Amino acid sequence: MKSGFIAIIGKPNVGKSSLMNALIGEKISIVTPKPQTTRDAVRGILTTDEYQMIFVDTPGLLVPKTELGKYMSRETEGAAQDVDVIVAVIDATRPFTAKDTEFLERKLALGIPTYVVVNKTDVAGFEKVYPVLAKLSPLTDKGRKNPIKEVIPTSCLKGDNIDELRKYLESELKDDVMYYPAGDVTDRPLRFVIGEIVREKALLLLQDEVPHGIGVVINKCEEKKDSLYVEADVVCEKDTHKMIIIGDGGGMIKHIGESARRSAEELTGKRVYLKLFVKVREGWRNKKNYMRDLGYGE
Ligand SMILES: Nc1nc2c(ncn2[C@@H]2O[C@H](COP(=O)(O)OP(=O)(O)OP(=O)(O)O)[C@@H](O)[C@H]2O)c(=O)[nH]1
Ligand SMILES: [Mg+2]
Repeated sequence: MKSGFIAIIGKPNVGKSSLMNALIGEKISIVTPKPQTTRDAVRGILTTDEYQMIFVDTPGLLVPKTELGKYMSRETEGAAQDVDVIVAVIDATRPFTAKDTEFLERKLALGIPTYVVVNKTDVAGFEKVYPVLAKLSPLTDKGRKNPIKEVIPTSCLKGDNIDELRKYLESELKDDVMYYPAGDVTDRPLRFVIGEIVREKALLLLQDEVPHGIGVVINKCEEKKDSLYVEADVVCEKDTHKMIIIGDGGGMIKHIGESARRSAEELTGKRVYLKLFVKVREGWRNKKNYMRDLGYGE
Protein backbone atom coordinates (compact mmCIF):
# COMPACT_ATOMS: atom_id res chain seq x y z
CA MET A 1 0.00 0.00 0.00
CA LYS A 2 1.48 3.31 -1.11
CA SER A 3 0.16 6.77 -0.40
CA GLY A 4 0.95 10.43 -0.87
CA PHE A 5 -0.26 14.00 -1.11
CA ILE A 6 -0.74 15.69 -4.47
CA ALA A 7 -1.41 19.44 -4.72
CA ILE A 8 -3.32 20.74 -7.75
CA ILE A 9 -2.42 24.36 -8.44
CA GLY A 10 -2.84 26.96 -11.18
CA LYS A 11 -4.67 30.11 -12.24
CA PRO A 12 -8.40 30.55 -11.66
CA ASN A 13 -10.75 28.67 -13.99
CA VAL A 14 -8.13 26.41 -15.63
CA GLY A 15 -9.93 23.26 -14.47
CA LYS A 16 -8.19 22.30 -11.19
CA SER A 17 -11.37 21.14 -9.48
CA SER A 18 -12.53 19.38 -12.63
CA LEU A 19 -9.20 17.57 -12.74
CA MET A 20 -9.42 16.41 -9.13
CA ASN A 21 -12.96 15.15 -9.71
CA ALA A 22 -11.88 13.34 -12.89
CA LEU A 23 -8.88 11.71 -11.19
CA ILE A 24 -11.05 10.46 -8.33
CA GLY A 25 -14.01 9.61 -10.55
CA GLU A 26 -16.42 11.39 -8.24
CA LYS A 27 -17.58 14.94 -7.80
CA ILE A 28 -15.79 16.25 -4.72
CA SER A 29 -15.11 19.90 -5.57
CA ILE A 30 -17.61 22.30 -7.04
CA VAL A 31 -17.08 23.45 -10.64
CA THR A 32 -18.48 26.53 -12.39
CA PRO A 33 -17.53 28.63 -15.42
CA LYS A 34 -16.81 31.55 -13.07
CA PRO A 35 -13.22 32.17 -11.93
CA GLN A 36 -12.46 31.89 -8.19
CA THR A 37 -15.03 29.21 -7.55
CA THR A 38 -12.86 27.27 -5.12
CA ARG A 39 -12.14 29.16 -1.89
CA ASP A 40 -10.68 26.52 0.41
CA ALA A 41 -8.01 23.89 0.02
CA VAL A 42 -10.21 20.80 -0.24
CA ARG A 43 -8.83 17.29 -0.03
CA GLY A 44 -10.17 14.59 -2.30
CA ILE A 45 -9.20 11.01 -1.53
CA LEU A 46 -8.82 8.09 -3.92
CA THR A 47 -8.28 4.70 -2.31
CA THR A 48 -7.73 1.47 -4.26
CA ASP A 49 -6.24 -1.90 -3.28
CA GLU A 50 -2.81 -0.63 -4.30
CA TYR A 51 -2.69 2.98 -3.14
CA GLN A 52 -4.23 6.01 -1.49
CA MET A 53 -3.87 9.35 -3.29
CA ILE A 54 -4.77 12.47 -1.35
CA PHE A 55 -5.36 15.32 -3.76
CA VAL A 56 -5.48 18.89 -2.54
CA ASP A 57 -7.62 21.12 -4.76
CA THR A 58 -6.70 24.78 -4.27
CA PRO A 59 -8.15 28.22 -4.99
CA GLY A 60 -6.86 29.72 -8.27
CA LEU A 61 -3.83 31.94 -7.82
CA LEU A 62 -4.47 35.67 -8.08
CA VAL A 63 -3.22 38.88 -6.53
CA PRO A 64 -5.71 39.25 -3.65
CA LYS A 65 -7.98 42.30 -3.66
CA THR A 66 -10.01 41.52 -0.54
CA GLU A 67 -9.54 39.84 2.82
CA LEU A 68 -11.29 36.82 1.33
CA GLY A 69 -8.71 36.89 -1.48
CA LYS A 70 -5.94 36.87 1.11
CA TYR A 71 -7.56 33.93 2.86
CA MET A 72 -7.72 32.06 -0.46
CA SER A 73 -4.05 32.80 -1.20
CA ARG A 74 -3.05 31.48 2.21
CA GLU A 75 -5.10 28.33 1.62
CA THR A 76 -3.28 27.73 -1.67
CA GLU A 77 0.17 28.47 -0.27
CA GLY A 78 -0.39 26.25 2.75
CA ALA A 79 -1.73 23.41 0.64
CA ALA A 80 1.15 23.39 -1.81
CA GLN A 81 3.69 22.91 0.98
CA ASP A 82 4.67 19.52 2.30
CA VAL A 83 3.18 17.60 -0.59
CA ASP A 84 4.81 14.72 -2.44
CA VAL A 85 3.77 15.84 -5.90
CA ILE A 86 2.60 19.06 -7.56
CA VAL A 87 0.26 19.09 -10.54
CA ALA A 88 0.28 22.51 -12.19
CA VAL A 89 -2.70 23.00 -14.46
CA ILE A 90 -2.63 25.25 -17.52
CA ASP A 91 -5.60 26.25 -19.67
CA ALA A 92 -4.69 25.49 -23.29
CA THR A 93 -7.30 27.90 -24.60
CA ARG A 94 -5.37 30.84 -23.12
CA PRO A 95 -1.96 32.17 -24.19
CA PHE A 96 1.00 30.94 -22.17
CA THR A 97 2.94 33.98 -20.98
CA ALA A 98 6.39 34.77 -19.58
CA LYS A 99 4.67 35.12 -16.18
CA ASP A 100 3.41 31.56 -16.46
CA THR A 101 6.97 30.38 -17.11
CA GLU A 102 8.19 32.36 -14.11
CA PHE A 103 5.50 30.83 -11.93
CA LEU A 104 6.46 27.31 -13.00
CA GLU A 105 10.15 28.04 -12.45
CA ARG A 106 9.37 29.09 -8.87
CA LYS A 107 7.41 25.91 -8.24
CA LEU A 108 10.11 23.71 -9.79
CA ALA A 109 12.70 25.35 -7.54
CA LEU A 110 10.92 23.76 -4.55
CA GLY A 111 12.36 20.43 -5.68
CA ILE A 112 9.01 18.62 -5.45
CA PRO A 113 8.20 16.30 -8.39
CA THR A 114 6.05 18.49 -10.66
CA TYR A 115 3.76 17.46 -13.49
CA VAL A 116 2.20 19.99 -15.84
CA VAL A 117 -1.28 19.39 -17.20
CA VAL A 118 -2.33 21.29 -20.33
CA ASN A 119 -6.10 21.11 -19.97
CA LYS A 120 -9.15 21.80 -22.18
CA THR A 121 -7.54 20.22 -25.25
CA ASP A 122 -11.04 19.29 -26.42
CA VAL A 123 -11.68 22.94 -27.26
CA ALA A 124 -8.15 24.24 -27.75
CA GLY A 125 -7.04 22.20 -30.78
CA PHE A 126 -3.47 21.65 -31.98
CA GLU A 127 -2.93 25.24 -33.08
CA LYS A 128 -3.34 26.39 -29.48
CA VAL A 129 -1.89 23.39 -27.68
CA TYR A 130 1.35 23.26 -29.65
CA PRO A 131 2.65 26.78 -28.74
CA VAL A 132 2.07 25.97 -25.06
CA LEU A 133 3.98 22.69 -25.37
CA ALA A 134 6.78 24.49 -27.21
CA LYS A 135 7.15 27.02 -24.39
CA LEU A 136 7.13 24.26 -21.77
CA SER A 137 9.73 22.23 -23.60
CA PRO A 138 12.86 23.96 -22.13
CA LEU A 139 11.52 23.30 -18.62
CA THR A 140 11.36 19.57 -19.33
CA ASP A 141 15.05 19.37 -20.22
CA LYS A 142 16.47 16.50 -18.16
CA GLY A 143 19.82 18.31 -18.04
CA ARG A 144 18.44 21.13 -15.89
CA LYS A 145 17.98 21.14 -12.15
CA ASN A 146 14.43 20.10 -11.20
CA PRO A 147 12.87 19.66 -14.64
CA ILE A 148 9.13 19.18 -15.15
CA LYS A 149 8.64 15.44 -14.83
CA GLU A 150 6.07 15.18 -17.59
CA VAL A 151 3.71 17.39 -19.58
CA ILE A 152 0.29 15.84 -20.10
CA PRO A 153 -2.36 17.34 -22.38
CA THR A 154 -5.78 16.49 -20.95
CA SER A 155 -9.47 17.04 -21.30
CA CYS A 156 -11.30 16.77 -18.02
CA LEU A 157 -14.54 17.12 -19.91
CA LYS A 158 -13.90 14.06 -22.08
CA GLY A 159 -11.62 12.23 -19.64
CA ASP A 160 -8.68 12.23 -22.08
CA ASN A 161 -5.31 11.22 -20.57
CA ILE A 162 -6.66 11.17 -17.02
CA ASP A 163 -5.71 7.47 -16.62
CA GLU A 164 -2.23 8.22 -17.93
CA LEU A 165 -1.79 11.08 -15.47
CA ARG A 166 -2.99 8.88 -12.60
CA LYS A 167 -0.36 6.27 -13.57
CA TYR A 168 2.41 8.86 -13.39
CA LEU A 169 1.15 10.06 -10.02
CA GLU A 170 1.04 6.50 -8.72
CA SER A 171 4.73 6.15 -9.51
CA GLU A 172 5.46 9.08 -7.17
CA LEU A 173 3.72 7.68 -4.07
CA LYS A 174 6.26 7.00 -1.34
CA ASP A 175 4.47 6.72 2.01
CA ASP A 176 3.26 3.41 3.37
CA VAL A 177 0.41 4.56 5.62
CA MET A 178 -3.30 4.88 5.02
CA TYR A 179 -4.05 8.48 6.00
CA TYR A 180 -7.83 8.10 5.69
CA PRO A 181 -10.28 5.19 6.05
CA ALA A 182 -10.99 3.53 2.70
CA GLY A 183 -14.54 4.91 2.44
CA ASP A 184 -13.59 8.59 2.82
CA VAL A 185 -13.59 10.69 -0.36
CA THR A 186 -12.91 14.05 1.25
CA ASP A 187 -11.54 15.50 4.49
CA ARG A 188 -14.53 17.83 4.77
CA PRO A 189 -17.67 17.14 6.80
CA LEU A 190 -21.03 16.77 5.12
CA ARG A 191 -22.13 20.27 6.18
CA PHE A 192 -19.19 21.80 4.26
CA VAL A 193 -20.02 19.74 1.18
CA ILE A 194 -23.69 20.78 1.32
CA GLY A 195 -22.68 24.44 1.75
CA GLU A 196 -20.49 24.16 -1.33
CA ILE A 197 -23.32 22.61 -3.33
CA VAL A 198 -25.57 25.56 -2.45
CA ARG A 199 -22.80 28.00 -3.41
CA GLU A 200 -22.24 26.17 -6.70
CA LYS A 201 -25.89 26.43 -7.67
CA ALA A 202 -25.98 30.11 -6.72
CA LEU A 203 -22.84 30.77 -8.81
CA LEU A 204 -24.32 28.90 -11.75
CA LEU A 205 -27.70 30.60 -11.66
CA LEU A 206 -26.74 34.18 -10.79
CA GLN A 207 -25.07 36.61 -13.15
CA ASP A 208 -22.63 39.51 -13.09
CA GLU A 209 -21.28 40.90 -9.86
CA VAL A 210 -23.56 39.04 -7.45
CA PRO A 211 -21.93 35.57 -7.43
CA HIS A 212 -18.51 36.55 -6.12
CA GLY A 213 -20.00 38.12 -3.03
CA ILE A 214 -21.88 34.99 -2.05
CA GLY A 215 -21.17 32.85 0.95
CA VAL A 216 -23.15 30.07 2.60
CA VAL A 217 -23.59 29.36 6.29
CA ILE A 218 -25.04 26.01 7.29
CA ASN A 219 -27.04 26.55 10.47
CA LYS A 220 -28.51 23.09 10.73
CA CYS A 221 -27.44 19.81 9.14
CA GLU A 222 -29.25 16.88 10.73
CA GLU A 223 -28.61 13.49 9.21
CA LYS A 224 -31.06 10.66 9.83
CA LYS A 225 -31.14 7.16 8.40
CA ASP A 226 -33.08 8.08 5.26
CA SER A 227 -33.15 11.85 5.32
CA LEU A 228 -31.12 15.00 5.71
CA TYR A 229 -32.50 18.25 7.09
CA VAL A 230 -30.56 21.40 6.25
CA GLU A 231 -31.06 25.07 7.06
CA ALA A 232 -28.65 27.52 5.46
CA ASP A 233 -28.11 31.24 4.95
CA VAL A 234 -27.13 32.50 1.53
CA VAL A 235 -25.11 35.56 2.47
CA CYS A 236 -24.51 38.47 0.12
CA GLU A 237 -22.90 41.90 0.33
CA LYS A 238 -25.69 44.35 -0.52
CA ASP A 239 -29.45 44.82 -0.28
CA THR A 240 -29.63 45.10 -4.08
CA HIS A 241 -27.95 41.69 -4.34
CA LYS A 242 -30.39 40.22 -1.85
CA MET A 243 -33.27 41.25 -4.09
CA ILE A 244 -31.63 39.62 -7.10
CA ILE A 245 -30.93 36.41 -5.18
CA ILE A 246 -34.53 36.22 -3.95
CA GLY A 247 -35.81 37.06 -7.43
CA ASP A 248 -39.34 37.81 -8.62
CA GLY A 249 -41.78 36.23 -6.20
CA GLY A 250 -38.90 34.29 -4.63
CA GLY A 251 -38.31 32.50 -7.94
CA MET A 252 -34.51 32.63 -7.94
CA ILE A 253 -33.88 31.40 -4.42
CA LYS A 254 -36.41 28.64 -5.01
CA HIS A 255 -34.54 27.63 -8.16
CA ILE A 256 -31.18 27.61 -6.31
CA GLY A 257 -32.72 25.57 -3.48
CA GLU A 258 -34.33 23.01 -5.81
CA SER A 259 -31.15 22.54 -7.77
CA ALA A 260 -29.02 22.18 -4.62
CA ARG A 261 -31.53 19.79 -3.07
CA ARG A 262 -31.38 17.50 -6.11
CA SER A 263 -27.56 17.44 -6.05
CA ALA A 264 -27.53 16.78 -2.31
CA GLU A 265 -29.98 13.90 -2.76
CA GLU A 266 -27.81 12.39 -5.49
CA LEU A 267 -24.77 12.69 -3.27
CA THR A 268 -26.24 11.28 -0.08
CA GLY A 269 -28.86 8.93 -1.49
CA LYS A 270 -31.24 10.38 1.10
CA ARG A 271 -34.33 12.53 0.99
CA VAL A 272 -33.09 16.08 1.52
CA TYR A 273 -35.05 18.94 3.08
CA LEU A 274 -33.32 22.23 2.37
CA LYS A 275 -34.40 25.60 3.70
CA LEU A 276 -32.56 28.68 2.45
CA PHE A 277 -32.60 32.20 3.88
CA VAL A 278 -30.98 35.21 2.20
CA LYS A 279 -28.99 37.56 4.40
CA VAL A 280 -26.95 40.70 3.88
CA ARG A 281 -23.55 41.12 5.54
CA GLU A 282 -22.41 44.48 4.17
CA GLY A 283 -18.98 44.10 2.53
CA TRP A 284 -18.28 40.77 4.26
CA ARG A 285 -15.35 39.91 2.00
CA ASN A 286 -13.33 42.57 3.80
CA LYS A 287 -14.58 41.95 7.32
CA LYS A 288 -12.86 39.29 9.32
CA ASN A 289 -15.66 38.66 11.82
CA TYR A 290 -18.21 38.05 9.06
CA MET A 291 -15.70 35.92 7.20
CA ARG A 292 -15.20 33.73 10.24
CA ASP A 293 -18.96 33.12 10.46
CA LEU A 294 -18.81 32.01 6.83
CA GLY A 295 -16.02 29.53 7.56
CA TYR A 296 -13.15 31.58 6.15
CA GLY A 297 -11.37 32.00 9.47
CA GLU A 298 -7.74 31.90 10.39
N1 LIG B 1 -13.94 22.42 -22.52
C1 LIG B 1 -13.43 22.10 -21.34
N2 LIG B 1 -13.83 22.76 -20.25
C2 LIG B 1 -13.28 22.42 -19.07
C3 LIG B 1 -12.33 21.39 -18.93
N3 LIG B 1 -11.97 21.30 -17.64
C4 LIG B 1 -12.71 22.22 -16.98
N4 LIG B 1 -13.49 22.90 -17.83
C5 LIG B 1 -14.45 23.99 -17.52
O1 LIG B 1 -13.72 25.12 -17.05
C6 LIG B 1 -14.48 25.81 -16.05
C7 LIG B 1 -13.68 25.94 -14.78
O2 LIG B 1 -13.47 24.67 -14.22
P1 LIG B 1 -13.07 24.47 -12.69
O3 LIG B 1 -12.74 23.04 -12.51
O4 LIG B 1 -14.07 25.07 -11.79
O5 LIG B 1 -11.73 25.34 -12.67
P2 LIG B 1 -10.82 25.72 -11.41
O6 LIG B 1 -9.43 25.80 -11.91
O7 LIG B 1 -11.06 24.79 -10.29
O8 LIG B 1 -11.36 27.18 -11.08
P3 LIG B 1 -11.24 28.02 -9.67
O9 LIG B 1 -11.71 27.14 -8.57
O10 LIG B 1 -12.16 29.16 -9.91
O11 LIG B 1 -9.81 28.43 -9.56
C8 LIG B 1 -15.76 25.02 -15.89
O12 LIG B 1 -16.77 25.61 -16.68
C9 LIG B 1 -15.39 23.64 -16.40
O13 LIG B 1 -16.50 22.90 -16.89
C10 LIG B 1 -11.93 20.68 -20.12
O14 LIG B 1 -11.09 19.78 -20.14
N5 LIG B 1 -12.51 21.10 -21.29
MG1 LIG C 1 -11.77 25.14 -8.39
